[in-house]
Amino acid sequence: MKKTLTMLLALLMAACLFAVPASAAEITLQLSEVHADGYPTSLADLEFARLVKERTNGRIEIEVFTGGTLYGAEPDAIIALQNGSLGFTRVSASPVGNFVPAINAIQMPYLYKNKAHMWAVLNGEIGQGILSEIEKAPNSGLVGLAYYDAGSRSFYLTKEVHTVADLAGLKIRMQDNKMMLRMVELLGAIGVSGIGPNEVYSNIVTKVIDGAENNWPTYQNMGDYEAAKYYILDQHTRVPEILLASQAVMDSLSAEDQALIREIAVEVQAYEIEQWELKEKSSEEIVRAAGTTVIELTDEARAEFEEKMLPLYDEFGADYKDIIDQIKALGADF
Ligand code: BDP
Repeated sequence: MKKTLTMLLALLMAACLFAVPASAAEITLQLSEVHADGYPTSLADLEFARLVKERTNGRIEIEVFTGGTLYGAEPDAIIALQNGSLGFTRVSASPVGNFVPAINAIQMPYLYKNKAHMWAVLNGEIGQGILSEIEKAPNSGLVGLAYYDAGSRSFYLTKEVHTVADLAGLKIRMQDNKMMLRMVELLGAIGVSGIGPNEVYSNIVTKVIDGAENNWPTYQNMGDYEAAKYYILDQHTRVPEILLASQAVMDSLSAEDQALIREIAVEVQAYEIEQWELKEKSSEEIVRAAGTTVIELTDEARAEFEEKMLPLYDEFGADYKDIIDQIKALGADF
């Protein structure tokens, strides 16, 4: 009797499993991320998806694709947003600058005194104004939802570098942004674009490039520190991450859902920053313990890096001069 009951129960459960569709979501959207699972932005993407699902009672499901499995090159993910074939992508602000030039105003070299200065700008009137420029820019097809942290970027090379002169002729992978490419040109090096962040390591190993530039977590997480063993702490930029949505996909949602998505993306910022701080510390520890040569620049050498990059302010920042001046002025409080 007991056996029959157990069998009946098992049959009932199996029937239930078949009756309920795998996903009860009415709307399923995709999110593309270049970083691996566990990286701060990947964790933030998952948190974003979790909260959207929870607060729509499962109506909207966001599938997160990490590791660049959907789009390995951030510009491709941005184009997919524009044509509405992708819902969301978490990218660096850098490639967004090619689509919406106003974004360059918040990622000029040596713009911020420190992290607190950057956050005051990004979460204040200036940063929020620039974020909304993403959707206002003619035919951008993009919506900027929120900024996340990505620390500061420094060069890493297969060769010891202490001064600008040491960079002469080196081939350095840069993000897909004209201003960033011009930056290395001004330093006397050769900028190489069109290489996704997941391809930097192999391009160093095969000597296509002599190095790249990035923050501690990407340098460590992508394994690049094992190929380019000199990390030059010049900290030339603070380029935030941005969670972008497709304008076409947002337009297909109700006003309430759009508002909810915007709200959740902003809410997740604090979580990402928390995860970022942990990862930044642990990545630096891993890199240093691995015997990487971390080169601190002398004040004089650092000043030269800054001076060489100055023309970028005229070449890429002229239209945003007022904003950039305001950002610099705010630095006095930090
Ligand atoms: C990392 C960003 C990632 C960029 C990558 C890059 O998190 O979004 O794609 O840099 O250099 O810091 O391309």
